[in-house]
Amino acid sequence: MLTRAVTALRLLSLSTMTSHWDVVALVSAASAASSGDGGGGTTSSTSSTTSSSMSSSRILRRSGDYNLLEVVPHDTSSFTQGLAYFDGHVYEGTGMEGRSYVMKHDPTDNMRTLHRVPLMPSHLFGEGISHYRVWTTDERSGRGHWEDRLIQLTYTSGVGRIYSLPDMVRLGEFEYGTSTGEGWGITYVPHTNEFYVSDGSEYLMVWDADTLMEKRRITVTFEAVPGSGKSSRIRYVNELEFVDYAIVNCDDVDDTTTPAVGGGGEGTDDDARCEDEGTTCADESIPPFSPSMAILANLWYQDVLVSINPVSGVINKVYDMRDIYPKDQREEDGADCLNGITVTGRKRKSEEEGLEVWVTGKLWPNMYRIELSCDHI
Ligand SMILES: [Ca+2]
Repeated sequence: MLTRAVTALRLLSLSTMTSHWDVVALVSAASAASSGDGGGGTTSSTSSTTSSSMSSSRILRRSGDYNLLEVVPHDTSSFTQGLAYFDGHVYEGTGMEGRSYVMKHDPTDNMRTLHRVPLMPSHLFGEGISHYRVWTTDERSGRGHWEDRLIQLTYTSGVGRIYSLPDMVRLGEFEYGTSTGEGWGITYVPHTNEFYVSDGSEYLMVWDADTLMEKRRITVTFEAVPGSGKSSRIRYVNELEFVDYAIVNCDDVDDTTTPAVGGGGEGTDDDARCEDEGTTCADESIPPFSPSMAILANLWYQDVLVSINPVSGVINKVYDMRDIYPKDQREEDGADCLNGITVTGRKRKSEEEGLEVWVTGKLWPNMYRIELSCDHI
């Protein structure tokens, strides 16, 4: 049974325009202040245009913020808007009019494309995608089972598409609204059966996965100098990926600044944000999130991944990605910005364990398999 298409016009007023803060600059400053490191903290860079397929246990290069495990080709005509992972395959959603697709790639075969479905009609501009699951009851037998789906947003049209998985047959469409009217990134949070949606603003919209109606929204903020009490709103949050760091079993994962809260918590910064217009606050119906759960995101035109508290919106970790495909090399190649994250749910087992993540960018010649180890988290 297909989730019913829902029309939702939920344009809350945005009375306060906020400034755009460069997280890389802020992190560099904070890092330099605390450790003397200029913020990159990386070892020598590899050639980012050389594709190679390596064994899963080897580290190609160690970085201060991640380990590089594998480099595979990526179609340089793909204007990547989102990555998702399901049942051993990497799914990719691309943008631009007439060039928007959802694709299925095989990461065990140099990311060979197995299937490609155009976004129709062709004037639509594809945006983020996410895998999710719905519980479906067979009307005749009365038995229930899970069905896997892929959801796709569009840039300015306010419509989305739903596909079956793994065969990517289009099942339906839906309409939606956001704070800007645009759709950017989307990720599914099974813990609460919700989608988190970005729209280029500092807000993340939280949708009920069954109705696709907005339930609340959170404001993404960053405190460049921890403990300073000075937070900035962060705009241009783009591709999203729900992650539970608990998979890597880091002993000190609870030592992050992620508050263990559900529905906003008591006496936290969330209370202060409750008074901000456009921000929905304490909702006792939200199941408590584990401190290890987060929304990974990349920021438009910044070479970072950020880890966002799914309740408070606070960025509690920034991964510096400037060396994975350096900007000067990208400009030479005609490639665009970093955009595309998916967590596979697997962890590399070797001398250490790490959370496996695929990342790429718009028109990039490569995709990168990296890991976030306990040292990075
Ligand atoms: Ca993703």
